[in-house]
Amino acid sequence: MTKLRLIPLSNYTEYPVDEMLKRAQAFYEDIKRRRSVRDFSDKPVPIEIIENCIKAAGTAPSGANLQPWHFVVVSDPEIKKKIRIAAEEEEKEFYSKRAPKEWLEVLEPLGTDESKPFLETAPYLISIFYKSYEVLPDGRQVKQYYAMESTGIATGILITAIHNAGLVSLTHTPSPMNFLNEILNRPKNERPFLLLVVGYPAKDAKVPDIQKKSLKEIASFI
Ligand code: IYR
Repeated sequence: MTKLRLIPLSNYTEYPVDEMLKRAQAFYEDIKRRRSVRDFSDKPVPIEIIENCIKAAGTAPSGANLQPWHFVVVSDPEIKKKIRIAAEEEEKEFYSKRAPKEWLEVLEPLGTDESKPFLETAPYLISIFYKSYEVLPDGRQVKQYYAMESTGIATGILITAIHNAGLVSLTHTPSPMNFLNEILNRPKNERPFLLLVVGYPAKDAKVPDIQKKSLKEIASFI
């Protein structure tokens, strides 16, 4: 076991309250421009941008700091094609058979269907896995805590970092997505969490005319 070692919190910056408010407002103004995009351009994106966004995601808090995530960045056209074929196969089943009527009803405003051309068009697919347990070099298995929650937080930071860099993304969750383990050769302690499609929007990209809930609807202050 590693023992407790404490160091000074040296990187914290305290801003004056008026500046804090300005920063909070400015961040909201910027992040509210983020949209999930389904019309991607094939314009290349330097890999260093993606690397930095993943480094940002890797700073996320996690259960016992175990960092139970793995990100596979796919840019190889052959692998993207395999993923598209497998995802569309699952989606065909979903839209024509598996999805209950109520689910299809709430999806209607998004205009989604089984066709997923963006899985080949976008320059990057980031396949995010969470680890249900870690396997040490000596083969011992270490239980992970709050792996899904932790990976969800890391994914939120990744999405924010991608937006901040000036790119767009789409959280895509073909279900089931076990095919990702096979195609990407990931061990069975890693479970697919979601597929993040990343790139520039197409020139004529359109997004659904949908709204976010107000502060009143999402929060209570007591
Ligand atoms: N996985 C399907 C269906 C779908 C489900 C949810 I929940 C969405 O927010 C969007 C789509 C698809 O990707 O089309």
